[in-house]
Amino acid sequence: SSLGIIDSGVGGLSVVKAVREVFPVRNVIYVADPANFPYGEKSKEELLILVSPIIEYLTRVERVQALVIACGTLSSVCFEDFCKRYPIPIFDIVRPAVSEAAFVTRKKRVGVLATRTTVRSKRFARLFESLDNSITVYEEAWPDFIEEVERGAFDTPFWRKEIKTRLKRFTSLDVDTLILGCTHFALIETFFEQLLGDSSGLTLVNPARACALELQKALDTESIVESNSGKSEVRCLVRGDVGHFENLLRMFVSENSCKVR
Ligand code: DGN
Repeated sequence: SSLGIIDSGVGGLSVVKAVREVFPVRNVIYVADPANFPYGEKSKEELLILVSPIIEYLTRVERVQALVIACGTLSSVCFEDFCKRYPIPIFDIVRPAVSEAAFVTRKKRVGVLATRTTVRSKRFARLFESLDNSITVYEEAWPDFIEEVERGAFDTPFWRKEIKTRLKRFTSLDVDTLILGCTHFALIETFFEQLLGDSSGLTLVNPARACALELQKALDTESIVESNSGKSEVRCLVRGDVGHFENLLRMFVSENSCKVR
């Protein structure tokens, strides 16, 4: 029994890491699609065409027991379609992040960093409204910075300064809780933490961790994915530049328990 996890590129590795921190999962199959990066600039129709064959492969050939949509964009625009089409448990990263942020915010002002397609979809805003309509949501799309993360080139003096400036926009709006609503940002949570420091007044919500905790609950109640106490294996299937992906794996997931194919 294995768990399928998908994203356009490296971002979804944040979910792989979080899942393995939260519970020992036996087998993970991670599918990245850098050939079609960025998903965040594509329409729902384009994404359904690109991603359906991947999910069909995971469900029919690999027979995964459950699937995690480890991409804010796909979670925002395709999640419901996927749930209708595929008869396995499917998890997204948006709902758990919204629940956590709604619980954490004191000022009832939440920020979301995401892609253009995610922001346009208004899925975050709609979910907040249905949970607690006294919460105000400020969403920003940072496609330029997501691209730098996918290139592995995000930690530069230019970007440190630029991101600090961008984050100040949220604090000046009196936002107290910020969702890293694209998994490429969740993957570099510590970079954001460093830039914010201790006195920023902003609490970060990592959707990868929120999603892993939800999975753990489902695992307890429905035994969706068998866990074991031994070492887990992650198999990465990459559509696109495999060599670059391997470099990124070394950069973001330090241990070498991941095999790329
Ligand atoms: N990592 C994806 C997301 O969370 O939206 C997509 C990033 C992208 O492809 N631009």
